[in-house]
Amino acid sequence: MASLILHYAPQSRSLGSLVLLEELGAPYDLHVMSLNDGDQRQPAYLAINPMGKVPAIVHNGALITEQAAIFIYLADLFAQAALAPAIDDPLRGPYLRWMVFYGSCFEPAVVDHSLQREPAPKRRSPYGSYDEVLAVVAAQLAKGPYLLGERFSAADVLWASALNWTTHFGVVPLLPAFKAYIDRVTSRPAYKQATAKDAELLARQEEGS
Ligand SMILES: N[C@@H](CCC(=O)N[C@@H](CS)C(=O)NCC(=O)O)C(=O)O
Repeated sequence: MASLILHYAPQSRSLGSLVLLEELGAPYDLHVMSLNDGDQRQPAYLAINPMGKVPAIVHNGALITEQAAIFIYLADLFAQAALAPAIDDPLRGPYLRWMVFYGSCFEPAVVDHSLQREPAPKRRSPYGSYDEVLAVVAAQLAKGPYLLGERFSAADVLWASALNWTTHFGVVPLLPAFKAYIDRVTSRPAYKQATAKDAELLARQEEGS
């Protein structure tokens, strides 16, 4: 058994972490759950991740949750894949910026918007406004081809996965800059392998239910 376990559920945010592990060529074990069956709320999983959420990884006994943390951690751990700018690389700061922007601005903005919550005044909102968040991301991607310009990084795996599902569900508009970016990243072999594995795991769960 590998010392790295990805706690996973098909058709969830955990797909991005699976894509990243494939991109990194990392050895891992999958613990597969069904969100529909509520596996994530069972005591056995809550003992691992008390939030009952996926993705989560356990590496050498340490729990890491939150996609941005998982991505930063894994890309540094498997540094030979060169998906994380090193600490002394001028792109390290922008790389961390986009990783953390995802969790602290994009996710809450999209969730608030999709639930039609009354927007907070800009000055009191941690992300300003939904429109501003999308505009900032679209402007960065329009420069392309990746978030860090010519350099493909783990941040692109996170963002392309997120833009893929959020545009698919219509909670984010499929702007031309988003579409070109999603196509670019999802056409990579790792993305295809991970989505094929996700579909296979889902089919297995559906057969068994
Ligand atoms: N803040 C978390 C969000 C993870 C999340 O919301 N995961 C969803 C799957 S898409 C989940 O586990 N939902 C199951 C539940 O809450 O019961 C992250 O960035 O990793």
